[in-house]
Amino acid sequence: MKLRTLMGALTCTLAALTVSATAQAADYKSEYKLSIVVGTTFPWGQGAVIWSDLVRERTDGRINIKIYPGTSLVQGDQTREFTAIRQGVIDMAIGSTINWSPQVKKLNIFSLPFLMPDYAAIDALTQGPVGEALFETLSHKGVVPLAWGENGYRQLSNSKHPVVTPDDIKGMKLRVVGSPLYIDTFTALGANPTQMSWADAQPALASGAVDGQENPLAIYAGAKLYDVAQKYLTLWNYVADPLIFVVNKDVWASWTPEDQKIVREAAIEAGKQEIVIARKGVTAADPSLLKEIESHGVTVTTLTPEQIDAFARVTQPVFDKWAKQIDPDLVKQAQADIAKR
Ligand code: X2X
Repeated sequence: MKLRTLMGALTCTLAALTVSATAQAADYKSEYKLSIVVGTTFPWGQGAVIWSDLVRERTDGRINIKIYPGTSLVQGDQTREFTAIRQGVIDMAIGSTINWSPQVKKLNIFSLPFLMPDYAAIDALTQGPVGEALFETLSHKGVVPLAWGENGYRQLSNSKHPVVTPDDIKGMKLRVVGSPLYIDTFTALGANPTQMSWADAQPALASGAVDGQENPLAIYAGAKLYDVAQKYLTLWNYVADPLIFVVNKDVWASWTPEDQKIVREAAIEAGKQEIVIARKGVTAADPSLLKEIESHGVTVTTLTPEQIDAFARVTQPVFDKWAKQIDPDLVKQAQADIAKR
């Protein structure tokens, strides 16, 4: 009799467990949509592949991520990506700070001209108090920020002639991304900047509707911009755009703490690996990507610190204007962290 009662209780407990496990599985979507701007052959896309593979393996397929390149969930309009994540049209993303700057003003900090002279400076920001403050800001905006990655230093290319001094850029029609800070920077330099999505930029370069653009070398080479007349490249490290791994807040809340931990740790691992991939081949120690670019008949001009200063002087008023809008204290913190890097 006692045994039967015990068995009965056990059966009930098991039934309850089964019900709650089913309810939990029912809350999980069959697929989570992960948005990125470029394809999976680019370092940025590789980060997405690494993250989604790690998550699928470690959750035994409970969290199944599908990658949507080309910001296709917002019809290629990358400056609407952040809003779509908040609204739940996109479940998760690895996004450039530039593309999310229209909605999260403080992310413009990485676009302040000539703030970060080298990789150590980028790391001082993303891995220090500035990075923490930005994650805090993001966490109040409907997303859960998990990790940093990197698109890279944005170098200038054009179809006309080498750019060595600010004068060389005057009157050039340049495609820029959709943060108004870029319009200000290139207007100060006397260029003629025009805002365009990445999807529209490539045909505009091919047709000659614009003379030039700025992007990390991995994007320049991966998209074969030397084949669309971009034969002059200036290395000036004027800004770099980090990437941020995020999940929509409601999607995050629908996962068990165990799965949240898996997704977070996988994002951190993927971010670290992605940064290594993004920095490959573009340093003095390993110039392999630069050599490959040169082999396509591209004239690469590496500016000296003095030549860079000439550009920095012209864009200083833009820096000052935007530092005020971003958060003067955060910019001061960034400058202090860079100084002691
Ligand atoms: O559109 C660009 O230039 C790109 C691909 O670098 C970004 O998404 C910021």
